[in-house]
Parts: sequence; C-alpha cells; structure tokens
Amino acid sequence: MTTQHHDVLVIGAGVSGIYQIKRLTDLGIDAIVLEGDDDLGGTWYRNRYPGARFDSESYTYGYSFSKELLDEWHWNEMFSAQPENLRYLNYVADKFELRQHMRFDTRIETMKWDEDQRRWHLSTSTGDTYSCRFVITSLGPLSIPTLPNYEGMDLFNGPSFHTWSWPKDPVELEGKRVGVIGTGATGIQVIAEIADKVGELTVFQRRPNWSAPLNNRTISDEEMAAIRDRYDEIFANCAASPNGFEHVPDPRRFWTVTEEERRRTWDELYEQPGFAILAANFADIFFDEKANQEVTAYIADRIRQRVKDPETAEKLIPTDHGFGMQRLPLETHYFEAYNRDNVHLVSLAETPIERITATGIQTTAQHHDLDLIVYATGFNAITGGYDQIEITGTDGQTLGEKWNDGPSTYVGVLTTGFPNMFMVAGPQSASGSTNFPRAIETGVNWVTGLIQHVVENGVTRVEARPEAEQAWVDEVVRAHERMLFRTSKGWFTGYNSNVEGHQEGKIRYQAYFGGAPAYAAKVNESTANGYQDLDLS
Ligand code: NA7
Repeated sequence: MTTQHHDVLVIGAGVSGIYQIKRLTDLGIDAIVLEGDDDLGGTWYRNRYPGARFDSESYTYGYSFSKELLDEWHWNEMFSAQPENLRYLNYVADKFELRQHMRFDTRIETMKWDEDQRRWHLSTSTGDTYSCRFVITSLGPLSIPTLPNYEGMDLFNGPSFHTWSWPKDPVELEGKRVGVIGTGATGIQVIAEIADKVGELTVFQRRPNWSAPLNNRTISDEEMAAIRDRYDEIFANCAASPNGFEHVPDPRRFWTVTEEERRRTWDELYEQPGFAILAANFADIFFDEKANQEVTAYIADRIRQRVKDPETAEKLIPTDHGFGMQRLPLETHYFEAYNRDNVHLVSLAETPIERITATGIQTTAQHHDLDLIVYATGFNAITGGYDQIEITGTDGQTLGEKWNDGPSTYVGVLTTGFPNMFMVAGPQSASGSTNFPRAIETGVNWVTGLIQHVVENGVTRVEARPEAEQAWVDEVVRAHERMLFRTSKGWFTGYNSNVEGHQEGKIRYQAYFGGAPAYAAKVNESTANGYQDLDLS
C-alpha cells in the first residue's frame, strides 16, 4: 500500500471545505480535500428532509469571495431550501473547478502526529493512507447525528431514519402514519412541511422549543438585482453586527422603553424575516433575567394565539428555558400544524417512550401505530466530528482525552498538543453562534493567511502557546457567563441533551459568544502581531 503525500489535507467538503480548497489552490499550495460522503455539500448534501432550508437570509449565506459568482447566482427565496443550496455548492465547485481536488468516499479514521518528520499520518476507512504537513479539519459542527437508544429500534417493520439520513429516493408520505421524534430546529421544519402531506402525524416531544416565524418569501428578479448592487454593503453590515446577520440589536436599553413600546417593537419583529426577532431585539433579553421573562411571556402568548386547543398550546410552550436561551428554530406554519385533525402531540415528559415495536411506538400511555418513524433527534454538535477520528498528538495524547470535559482551543482553530492542525469553524470559534458562512470565511481566511505565512517563512511546526490557549478559553467562558445560558441544555449554549454521557448542568463551552466583530478583531490582531500567540519553528 502506498501513502499519498500532500502539503495540506482538508477534511470535509462542506461549506467550509469548499472555500478552504479554493483559497489553498489559488495560492498554488499542494492540497486536496478528503470527504467521507460520495459527493460534496456536507450539511446540504445530507439534510434532504422536507422543509430543510436556510435560517439565514440566502444572500448572506452565499460566499462573498467572488464578485463574478455573486453576479451570476440568483437566490429564488429569502430562505433557500436544501435542493437549491446543494445546487449552489455544486455550481461553486464546478465554476472554480474544485472537484479535481476532492476525493470522495474517503472517511478518515485515524490521524497521528509524527514529531520527527513534523507530519500528520492519516488512515481511512478504505485502508488508504495519507501524510501531510498540515491538516485542516472542516468537519462541520452538525455532522454527527445522534439516535436515541430505545429498546426495539431495530424491530420496527417500516422505514425509520434520522433526518440526516433522509433517503435520496422519494419517501412515500401520502396516507402514511408518520411519527417524528424531536422538536429542535430540524423537527420543527419537517413537522410543518409534512403535516398536510401525510395521513396521520404524531409528534413525540421531549421538551418544547421556542420558535418564531421565518417569514420566508420569493425573491423577484428586480429584488435580486438590488441585492447584487448592495452586496458590499450587505457583507459589511454582517461583519459589523454581533451575530453576523444584517439584523442589528435594538440600540435602546430595555428598561428605558415603555412596556407598550416594547410590545409594539415585538409585534413588528415577529413579522420580520429570519432571526430579526432575536438579533434585532433589545440586547438586554440575553443578559437581564426580567427582560428575558417579559419577551418570553410575549412569545408564549403568540403561541397561545396560534394554537386553537389551549392544552396543546401549553404543551408547546417551554417552561425550562427562556426565549433565545437555546438555538432558536424558525418556522413556517409550525404551530398551525397542531390545529389540523391529523396531527397529534405526545409529550414525552408526561408519557415517555417505553420501546419501539414492530408496528410503532409504545409510550407509558398507549401504543401508536406507525408506518414511518423519523428521528429528528439532533447531533453530537461541534465536537462530535472530532470524536469520530482517533486524533493522536504529541506525547501520544488523543484529542478525545484532552477534550473529555469540553473543548479547549486557541480562537477555535488550534489546540495545544496537536501541532499543524487547523480547525475551520471549530469548537470555540464564532461559527456556531453567528451567521455560519460569514464566520467560516473569517476562519478560512485566517487559516489561509497563517499557512501562507509559514510556507513563505520556512516554518514546519505551528502550535498555540498554552497560555494563549488558556486566555482564549477564559475569554470564551467569560463571554458565555455574561449571557443567561447557565441552565441551558441546548447544543451550543449548554451541555447538549442529545448526547448520552454529557452531564446535565456541565456546560462544555463549545461556542464563542463575544460576537462576530470581536472574533474577527481577535484573529486579525493575532496576524497583526506576527502570530506571537503561536509557537512557530
Ligand atoms: P436539536 O435542536 O438539538 O434538537 C434535537 C431534538 O431531539 C430535541 O427536541 C431533543 O429533545 C430531541 N431528542 C434528542 N434525543 C432524544 C431522545 N432520546 N428522545 C426524544 N427526543 C430526543 O437538533 P436539530 O437537528 O433539531 O437542530 C440542529 C441544528 O440544525 C439547528 O440548530 C440548526 O442549526 C440546524 P431535548 O430538547 O433534548 O429534550
């Protein structure tokens, strides 16, 4: 067996990997992308479930690096759906001839640092081996789905799958009795989309989530032309806003505004597209418990207005966390789905699932006869992709051992003990907490600049200084603790209740909440001071 040698290996051909390989090959660097799936697209390749779409305005999601690309691409909807998003990523890859640098069906199983050679050695599921000077992991923060482990899951006679593995071939829904387990961002999208397409729909909800209208619509040719004219401004706005969107927080302090005015503001925000209700709200709702309680009560009332049956409405209203304290799912007619006669809500808090049977789901109250079970049960988020690969750094330490209680990184890109490994959109970067592709570009650009620097200066080893890493972790914790996330169970604000073994109340500090501008300032400062936080040799 021969080992293939490259200067840089990029792992993952999703949104980050595609941009990363573009930047590296533009510089003439010898690099390829290794992708476990049989095609590119990552999130948008895998999430084929009905209702999967951006929660970011489409024109803030696309790449900003090519004026030609921006001029050519027409987004059809404010919040574009999965098939279109996958077409877009393929268009980008084909336009810039990036496929030639990608190897599919190549899942990395182990990565081992060789201190003598200053190289990484990688092995794949197919038995192939690679070696390289630098590894860039663009593994995706939501790429390792988590399934429950209910007794009898393998006994179910009908089709059953995680939303991440929704089949490529059309799934027959008409007239079927469908069960959906999970009511996160994914469950909420799929439930709303299929409610009127199935026979009966039973939703198994462990904890309700706050959710607000996406307010999607199509984009006309004229509007798209106006967007194209405004792209520079759009990306500048995103770069300047804390969350990476065009939405900016209301500049007024919560308590300086009358209650009547606050309600008027929320009435307006509730009708606005995307994350406006969160990102253009008063910033105090994230820091001040009383302010958060008030907006929470407002959103709860909105749910009560939209769901006809009061008992169902109450079941859909979270009581364990305030509005905005977990990643907010955005919805289109989600709450109205529960007004349909064919949609049934089962609260697992009241009647837990006992087991899956050959014909459906048995709860403590009754048996639900089903033809299809959809697991919308989320992901081992942010660090999950790293758990899948046995990554061995200096002194034989594995990354899993180092990160057992949660990740520890320098700006979400490097982690001490694992030299020459750069994480794009990694744990403790700003990616998970802001408009994802905007933060990806910040990360890829920084990593590319660093690689350019080391190549030009004959550097063969790059490692974050332990004190610089600790300072960043402290900053991540400080930014988190300023917010009201203390009791969150969500995947990026808390400990992630989807993953068995993650301990309730033990926050893993997976994302940086200081905002997109502060994050960009930090990495730019690192470059400007000649990478003093890094040990370059
Ligand atoms: P989420 O938001 O983590 O939601 C997962 C859902 O699945 C959530 O309602 C969980 O309930 C539920 N869940 C998880 N495990 C179980 C078990 N064992 N039994 C019942 N219910 C369970 O993941 P999503 O895929 O919806 O969204 C991920 C991101 O994708 C999203 O934020 C966007 O960025 C795109 P819980 O709340 O833990 O009680």
